Formats: sequence, C-alpha cells, structure tokens
Amino acid sequence: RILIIGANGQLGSVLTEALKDKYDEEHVIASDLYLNEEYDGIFEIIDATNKSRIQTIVSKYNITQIYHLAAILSAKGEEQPLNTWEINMKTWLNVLEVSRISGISKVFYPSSIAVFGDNAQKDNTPQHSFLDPSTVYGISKVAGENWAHYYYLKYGLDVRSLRFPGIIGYQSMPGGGTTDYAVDIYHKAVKQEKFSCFLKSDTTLPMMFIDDAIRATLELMEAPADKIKVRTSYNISGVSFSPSEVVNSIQKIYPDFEVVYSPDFRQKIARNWPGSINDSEAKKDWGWKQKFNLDDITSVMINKLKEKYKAKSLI
Ligand code: VAH
Repeated sequence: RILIIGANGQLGSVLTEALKDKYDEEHVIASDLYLNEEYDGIFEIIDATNKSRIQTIVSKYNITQIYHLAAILSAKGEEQPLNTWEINMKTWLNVLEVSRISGISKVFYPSSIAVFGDNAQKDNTPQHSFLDPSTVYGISKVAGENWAHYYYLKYGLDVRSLRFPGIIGYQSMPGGGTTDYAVDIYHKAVKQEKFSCFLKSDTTLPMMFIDDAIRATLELMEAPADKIKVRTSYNISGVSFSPSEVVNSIQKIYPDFEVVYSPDFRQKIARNWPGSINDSEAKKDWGWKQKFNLDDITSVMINKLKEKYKAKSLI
C-alpha cells in the first residue's frame, strides 16, 4: 500500500489520482493536514511534524511506499524563514525515520530547481552543480536531497527524487511558488481578465506540464533499483519559457489577452534559478523523455480551465 503525505497540494492531489488509477483504490492512502471533503478514497489526517502519527498510519495500513509531497514553497517560504526550515526538514526527517524503522520499500522525495543558485551554470545546468540556493525552500531541498542520499548509503533505504521545474497544472489554484505566475496566467486568460505578472517579461525558467511531472515520478519509482545512479535528486527538464513567450502562446487563442509586468520580490528568487536544465543522466539511467511543449500546455490548460469555469458558470 502507498501513503501520500501532502495529498491536497498541487502535485500531491494529481499524483494521488494517478496512483489510484494505476493501483487499486484501497491500496492508496491519501493524507494531509486537513480532510479534503471532495476526495473520493481512503483519507487520513496527518501532520507530518508528528512522527508517531505517521508511524500509526504506516502500521494501520501496512504501508510499503511513501510519497512525501508536503513542503512550504519558495515564495511563501520567505515570509517566515525559520518556520519554513523547521516544517520542511522535520516532516522529511520524520518520513525517513519511519521508513527506516518500518522497512518501507520505496520513498519518493520531490526536490526542485530551487536548489541551484548564483554559482550554478545558468543554462543547461548540469546534474552535478555547485548548489548555493538563495531561498529557505531551496536550502531545505538541498539538505533534504543529502539526507535522502545518507539514508540510502547508511541504511539502504530506496529513496528516489526528482528536481522538479515549475509545474503547471489545471487541477489546483496557484500556490506559494515563484513559478505559479505560469498557472495564474491561464486562469486570467480564460476569465478574460488582464494579468499582472510578478516576473519580468524575459525571465526564462524551466517548466513542466503536470502530466509530464506525474509520469516522470511514476517512471522513476518503477525503474529497477540498480538503474538509479543518482541518490540525491535527478535533474529533469520539461520546457523552458519566459512570461512573454507564454503570453504569445496564449494570444494565439485569445488575441486580446493583456498583461502588465510588475516584478516583485519573486523576481529576485527567479533570477537565481537556471534558465534550462541538463537532464541527460535521467535520460540515460531510466529513459526520461518530456512530451509537452509550450503550445501543448497552453491548449490543454485553456481547454481544461474553460470546462472548469463553465461548470461553475463563471464564464
Ligand atoms: C516554487 N513551484 O516555485 C515551486 C518550485 C521550481 C519551483 O519549486 O517554489
């Protein structure tokens, strides 16, 4: 059985549905801080800062795999740095310890391009780069990757991890991420509203459509253990684009779509991140290949959000 911690989040919610599609529903246990009334399946309240609560659920359902999708993201994380560090690290260390003690067979840990800072190559950023993150979220992800590596080396725990780019999905509202402008922009386009972008028009960032991110996760977790050579976290790449490029892509469908650029503190975060990622190791070790390009993302996002807003008669 599989336990997802953080199942209400942008990635957690979609990953949980994908895991239910792949395995029987009763083999997937979703969990988060609060009950999600709309969720259809087994759901448990877990505050992952409480190790014994995680242990209780792992024992109750004989969990064999854990996906840890709970964290405070980059932009939100800067509001209370020490709290962000505490939450992001304590939850992850609890998951590692419970997994070690309970003999969990596989653990998934999401890392991020936020681990790269000013001294990593900005384009085609290599797998093994110098990591000097500029956000607490990024610092916690570098530490989290190294703890994953440590538990693999010291205890043989099969922890696997991906450095996600900015993830774009239609299933949840934009959250506390610096890349979430690229989610919000589609909502504004469908509602025929002007969009105010908190990044400069030419700020190119690595992004990935949520379907690619989910497939990458499942492909990584299903690969034979001896194929996994990177036990900190794999670089993976989707498609890189700037705000002006996504505006152009949207204007092919909504010619009158308007944007104003008013960069804020998140511009400083974004400019420390790479423009593109080298994912040759993921390609070589377990056959990663991205599918969605920018115009594909735009067409799916607009179609899905139109359905969503029509269903709520908001457009
Ligand atoms: C964030 N969406 O913006 C997350 C992600 C690469 C960015 O880690 O914080």
